[in-house]
Amino acid sequence: MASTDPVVRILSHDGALAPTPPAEPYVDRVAALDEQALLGLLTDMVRTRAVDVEAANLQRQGHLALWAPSYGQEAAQIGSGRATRPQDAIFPAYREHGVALVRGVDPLDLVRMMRGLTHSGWDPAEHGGFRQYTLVIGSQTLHATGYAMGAQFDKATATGDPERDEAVLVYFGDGATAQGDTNEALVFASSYNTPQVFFLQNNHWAISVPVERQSRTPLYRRAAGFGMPGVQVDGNDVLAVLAVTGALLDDARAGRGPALIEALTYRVGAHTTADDPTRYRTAEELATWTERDPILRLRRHLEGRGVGRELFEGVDAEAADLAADLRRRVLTLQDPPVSLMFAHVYQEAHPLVAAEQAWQAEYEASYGEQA
Ligand SMILES: Cc1ncc(C[n+]2csc(CCOP(=O)(O)OP(=O)(O)O)c2C)c(N)n1
Ligand SMILES: [Mg+2]
Repeated sequence: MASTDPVVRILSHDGALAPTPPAEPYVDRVAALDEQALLGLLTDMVRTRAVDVEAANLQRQGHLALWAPSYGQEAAQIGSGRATRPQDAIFPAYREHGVALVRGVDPLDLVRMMRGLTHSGWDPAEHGGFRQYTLVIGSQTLHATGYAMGAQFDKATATGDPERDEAVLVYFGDGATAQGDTNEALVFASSYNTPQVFFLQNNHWAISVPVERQSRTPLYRRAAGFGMPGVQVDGNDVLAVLAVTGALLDDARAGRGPALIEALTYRVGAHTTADDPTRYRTAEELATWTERDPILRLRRHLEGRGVGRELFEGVDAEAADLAADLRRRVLTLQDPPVSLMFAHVYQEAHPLVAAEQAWQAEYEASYGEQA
């Protein structure tokens, strides 16, 4: 886990403002943030955690099929999500609950999908360009690169107007770097100089496979082989993530091409609620990373700036309300009619789907006749 690589870090583990030398080009981007803005970032992270913990509890109580916890990755997600502009398109994997929340996705929509009630969850056009989750590892990197190429063809980027120019941000994990799709996406992005940032959350595990098995070299260094900048950032430092992602998204918007960010973080929870991480990792490793909790780090920083306890209590109370509201609403969810599964197979009516739907309706009705 120890690394000699030049990580961009602005807040030290104890919350002190202590930029590492590689942070120098980025630190100005966050130097002017006032307490209000920092509390905003803290609020986003605390809300994300509250929703995440509540959703995992709901799964344990049988209210949803599966949940992939984001616990521990809040700084990586909030820092990068808050670095985007409204016109940007965001392609998540399946754990980016923090990014979803900052782009206006209702947590109930995340849960509804994981309960199996919807096929995809939300309309990206109505949720700040935040696209659907994908469980197919790495596939979203290709979708993102294709979309970024489209933005170039549409002349929606690199016009010189940062208020209008689009960039694309795509999330993937350390395990996804071993997937063909991800490598193809990086090749195409580089070849076509797409307006795109590849945001790799290295949470150190791909289910039970450690990152050391995925790569013999630190992952950010792979960017050089594709011909793009690669930056390794402390993914538990929300200020460093915000600054680096903002800078590289600006480069992408201005036509300076794609880049790769490796955010070093840790998946504190299970891979999903179907996984038991005690089978493959040690309590010591977990303890090391819980010490580096991203929320605690920003909170310590704010305490150092004299922010009082009552403000933190307010943040915690608001997040607890959000989680309680989620629980209340989940308990009222109804199953959709079975007929809905035939509704979105094709855009237009299809005779085979119509026949299957008719069969299903007849089958269901046969129960009624017996009763
Ligand atoms: C194409 C494909 N292969 C395998 C899987 C099974 N699978 C689900 S999650 C996962 C590990 C992904 O690890 P990583 O990319 O590090 O993301 P993380 O879950 O740590 O966020 C695998 C192999 C899958 N969903 N899709
Ligand atoms: Mg991983």
